[in-house]
Amino acid sequence: MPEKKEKFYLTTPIYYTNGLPHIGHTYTTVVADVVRRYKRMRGYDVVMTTGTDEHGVNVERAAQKAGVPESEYVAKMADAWRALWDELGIPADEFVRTTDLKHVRTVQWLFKLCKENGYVYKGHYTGQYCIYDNAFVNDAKPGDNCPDCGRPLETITEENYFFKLSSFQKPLLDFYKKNPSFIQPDTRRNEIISFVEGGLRDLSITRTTIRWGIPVPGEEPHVFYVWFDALTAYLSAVGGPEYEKRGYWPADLHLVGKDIIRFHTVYWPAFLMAAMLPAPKQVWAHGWFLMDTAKMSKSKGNVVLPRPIVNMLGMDALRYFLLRDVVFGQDGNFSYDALVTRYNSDLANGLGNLASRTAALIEKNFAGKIPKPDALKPQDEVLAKEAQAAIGEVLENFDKLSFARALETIWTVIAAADKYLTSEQPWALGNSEAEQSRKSTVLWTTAELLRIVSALAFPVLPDSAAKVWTLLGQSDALGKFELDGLRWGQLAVGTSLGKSQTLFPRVDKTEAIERIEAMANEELNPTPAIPAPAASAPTATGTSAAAAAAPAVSDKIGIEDFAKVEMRVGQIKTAERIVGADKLLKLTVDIGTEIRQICAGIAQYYEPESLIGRKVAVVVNLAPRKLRGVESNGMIVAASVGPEGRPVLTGFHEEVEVGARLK
Ligand code: ME8
Repeated sequence: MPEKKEKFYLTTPIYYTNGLPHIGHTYTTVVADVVRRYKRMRGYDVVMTTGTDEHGVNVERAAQKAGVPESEYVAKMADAWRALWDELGIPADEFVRTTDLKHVRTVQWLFKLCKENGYVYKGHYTGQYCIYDNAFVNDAKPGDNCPDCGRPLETITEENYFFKLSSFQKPLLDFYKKNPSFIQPDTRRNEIISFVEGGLRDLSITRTTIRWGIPVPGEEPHVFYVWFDALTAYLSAVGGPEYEKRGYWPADLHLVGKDIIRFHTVYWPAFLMAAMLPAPKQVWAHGWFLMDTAKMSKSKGNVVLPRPIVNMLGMDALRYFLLRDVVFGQDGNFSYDALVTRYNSDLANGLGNLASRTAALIEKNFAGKIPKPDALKPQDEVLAKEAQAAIGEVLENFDKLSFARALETIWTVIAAADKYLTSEQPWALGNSEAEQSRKSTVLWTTAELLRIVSALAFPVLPDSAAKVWTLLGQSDALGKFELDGLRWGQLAVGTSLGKSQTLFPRVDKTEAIERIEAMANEELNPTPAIPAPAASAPTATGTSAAAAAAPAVSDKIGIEDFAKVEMRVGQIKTAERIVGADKLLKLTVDIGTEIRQICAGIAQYYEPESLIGRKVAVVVNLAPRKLRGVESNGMIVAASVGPEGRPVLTGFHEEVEVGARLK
């Protein structure tokens, strides 16, 4: 009988459905996937949960705006989130939606337990309420205006159920003391302890002014409010009331961003204690990815999307960058420049180059079979020792979620192997017996090092590490390889190399960034499908030539869709090149009501001076975005001509007023 595997349960937050995933959400889900793969390689039976948080006023409003029922709106959004995680190769084992029946039942059950144990009571909640938007505005003071519609708020009192959070100050502080690794990293732990020491107020956990929520049984119109509903999803995903049957609760690890640490380390264990259920073992709060030093948000126009990066560089490159560039737990600035630089240096020139060089030399000198090592020289032994030592170090760092350190160790070994090859020069050795034997030793050593490196890197680089593994002729699935058994010296002599594949083709930095940005712009502001002959279709050129391809002219659209695009006559006031972006021009354009800064992908076809004073068509109601770090607030319309999509600016043969609308 095989030994029963120990279970390991980890989660990401349950993401809100009023938007789509950006790089911040992708970060948490990637980390969860890395931990999942790593734990599986350490012999655990792992379940990873992610999902969607689908209730509340924001969803009510978004659905209303879209003109569909809430249930339809959230079903579409949940599908989109799930589909993206699948596409990126980071699907959940359990995808939980807070509208799932199993979740509804779990929330109601948890509430019943808390109530039976005397931790829930009916009271009144007084807050500032917007009667136009039908919503309480948290943190507003009497006399404030609604942050959404700007109209005056009213002080309203409604009946709510309250959770006796105040009873849990001591139990929580005792719990933190007994479980010192419950909150990670330590800085966050200290913050939470001082917060709880400062005293806890009871928490309103139901609402009667919100419609779109889980009903409190027998107490309609009460519905559960935000966190009591959302946090419970972790338990619903693995059995809810029957959690003991599945055996994954308590969770081993909740991965969250620092924005929601308090809910996870104060409210959540308190709810569970009140219901006499086991609390999770650890909550790990990572930092934020910032863009231009601000937290990403769609309204600021500074979100980074995962798909364009993956299309350009591959998912492994994104995973590597997210985990290598920022110390887990700290904030980090996202930059395409740093992403592509790392890709070229660490992946293309580092791992990719070492693997292809080694394979080519074995192919050429040993007919593609792993050669037999002979007498060892000190430098061979030094490298072997370094690789062997890396195994322990990397595992230790993965255990601590110190991903950047783990990767740094792996890449130090790769650099050492590179240096070793360069100084041993196996390609310069001849065919005498002594030289052949030296060649065998050097190439076996390098290949063995690559085998170790690919096993260690697999949790972060699942596609490419598996390719190196196959290249080295290893037939078993790398994801199932047990890291505990990894030792230097296991590479079998005579193994035939697998098919060679390009791992990370080098890219031109400027070109790559422009293409990523163009794809991101297209995803954020899809080119409207304007019916027109394909070859001369007007195309928005606020992007590079890659995005300036003719738009898809598939379905016909109604006039109301066309009317959404606001185009006006603009006059170019200034034009200049952008350093480091050879396709872009930075323009200032008078659109009648204001002067706008707009970037246009026309630098290869128009001299800046030739544009001054020219009147062009401008799409003026696009959300602002950044191109190569420069704000662009609108798009210049141009035809896209020929196979390379040469932009040709629109013009007017009669006098037109600046600001006139194009219809
Ligand atoms: O808070 N950098 O959902 P949410 C790093 N529904 N991580 C980021 C990030 C950034 N810039 N932006 C978002 C909610 N994240 C609730 C959670 S859980 C029971 C309910 C990640 O859609 C990070 O993990 O706002 C953060 O905590 C989470 O997305 C917030 O997702």
